[in-house]
Amino acid sequence: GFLLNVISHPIFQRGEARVSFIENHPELFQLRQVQDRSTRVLNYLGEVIVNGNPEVKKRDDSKVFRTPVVPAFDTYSPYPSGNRDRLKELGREGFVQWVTDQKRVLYTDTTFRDGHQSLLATRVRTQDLMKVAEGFAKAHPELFSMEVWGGATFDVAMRFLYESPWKRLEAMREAMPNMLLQMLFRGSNAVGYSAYPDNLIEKFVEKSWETGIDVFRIFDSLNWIEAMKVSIRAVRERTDALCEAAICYTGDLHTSQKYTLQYYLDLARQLEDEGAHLLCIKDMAGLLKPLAANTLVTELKKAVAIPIHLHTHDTAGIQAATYLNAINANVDIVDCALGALSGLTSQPNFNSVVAMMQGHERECPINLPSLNAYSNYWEDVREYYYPFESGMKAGSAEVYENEIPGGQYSNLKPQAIATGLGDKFETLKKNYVIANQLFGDIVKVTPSSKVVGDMAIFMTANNLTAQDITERGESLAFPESVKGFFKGELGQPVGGFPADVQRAVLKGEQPITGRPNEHLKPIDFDADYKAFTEKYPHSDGFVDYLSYQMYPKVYDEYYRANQQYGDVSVIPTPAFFYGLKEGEEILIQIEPGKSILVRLLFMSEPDAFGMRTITFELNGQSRQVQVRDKA
Ligand code: 3PY
Ligand code: ZN
Repeated sequence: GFLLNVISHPIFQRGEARVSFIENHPELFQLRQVQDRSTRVLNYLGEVIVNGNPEVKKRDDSKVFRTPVVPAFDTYSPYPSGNRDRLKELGREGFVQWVTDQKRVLYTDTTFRDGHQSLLATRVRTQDLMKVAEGFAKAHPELFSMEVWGGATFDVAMRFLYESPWKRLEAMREAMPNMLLQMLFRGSNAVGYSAYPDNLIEKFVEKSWETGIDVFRIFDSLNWIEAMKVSIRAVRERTDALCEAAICYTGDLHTSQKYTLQYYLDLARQLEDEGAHLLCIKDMAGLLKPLAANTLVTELKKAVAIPIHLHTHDTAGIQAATYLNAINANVDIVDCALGALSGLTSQPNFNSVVAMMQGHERECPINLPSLNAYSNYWEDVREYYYPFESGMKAGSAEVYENEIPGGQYSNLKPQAIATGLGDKFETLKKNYVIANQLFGDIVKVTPSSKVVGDMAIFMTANNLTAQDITERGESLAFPESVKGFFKGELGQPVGGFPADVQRAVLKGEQPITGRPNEHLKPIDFDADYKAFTEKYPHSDGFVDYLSYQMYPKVYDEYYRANQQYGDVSVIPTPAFFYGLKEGEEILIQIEPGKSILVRLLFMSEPDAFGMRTITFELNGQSRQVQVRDKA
């Protein structure tokens, strides 16, 4: 193609081409880029058609997808003013004062982040989110915020979807300029699973804000405030964003000896003193029962002056009652997910909560028919992701025993299956409880919840009891994450580590007691970024460097997939996961204003070398790609 462009160019044909000809005519490269992109897309599709998407373990070929209907919106109408406009107008202090003074309950929509993280293992692709982003922002400007980033979305985007999380955020920023965009930030673990140098945390906060984040929800997986200070300060001092600090709720405050009302009130006051603009009650496993919510919110309202934002998961099925009690106790903001991505391990149903509040003195009127239309869109889109469903069919009061966070639950089952423990899921859940007790009853949320999960898998796989751990733990080789936890790499748990288990796990190694980040050398950004650009010359620059810092191996694979297949985020979701059937045709917008029409004509049998030839029709012309059949 490229050569053809060159020899058919008039200058070349007139015999006037010099060495600099190609350099001076970048349009030749643009043409080549478009052709390159189509070829790479065909290579990707060919790979999925022959070998399947590695993420899809069981493909159901009888599935027929409905076409999701995007609720109508007017691209040319201006955006109605939303809370982002209000924040810009009033400034942070003024905005917080507004939240406090106005009486309506406010909503955060978590559909774009925690909703799909908790129901579909975070697999929802940028494309399916972006189709409704603009329309939703225009139809629902009264929302407090949209949670769109952070948590597991960052890792999963690169690892499994070969997408750039930064490009996703950039696109959302552009499509929802009136809305506050919120992210979940794991304090000293940023969007990863371990501690990072302080100056990396600061840079990450800064770049996230520059790219589009307005509200940072910051938590520590052990509720250890020491570990949250750097990020709280970074948000306050390096950005104009709102800093929402979270207390993670665990156990039952009416019965727990360790996690009592007083414990939460003390934490909340400390976070307010640190400069948080908002306080979050982060009930990551959905353990905050309605009566406890009444007590907690009532008392927190007396203890702190900043607005309170309640987050929960509907795992047990009764969290709408928790919200009603919290709202009656004057909670300021609650988190909900759109109907079709709500309930079970996700957030309570936004649509139904809006209906619940009709006629209430704190009602915030929301256009319910419109919310329902968006929910219908998600109901159809959700079908695309059927391999990632957790299999949970109804709410379960078992969560009060096992305390498994909603975001972890949808991952634990595939993890169990991957480690050959698919039929021992009940035992695994029981061991999760035992592991937590062995660890001294800790706060469980990423990454501490992952350590408890790893320990439970280890115990299940090796048929170990609690007694085995305490009595012959010295002779056992524990998972790396468990060793790291007892070394203090995630920080210090409430009440310290149980000495006997710590001794058995560490086998003489000395734990650290300070902040793990203190032991990490600050990054020399100039030198290190230069080395990165040399290793990855086609990266998206500094933001990609930050991705690489968080997840070096994942980034490396993402980068290589990108080099091989180009930007796969443009491929429609059914084709991305399941390839094409013979005769099936799809339209792919490979860049703004440039689409290709791809039809699968046929696939040959493998030749003597195991290679199959896939014949496509691309914009009406026949194109072939060769793919090795790995079967
Ligand atoms: C995450 O850190 O990913 C969470 O959702 C914690 O609840
Ligand atoms: Zn959550």
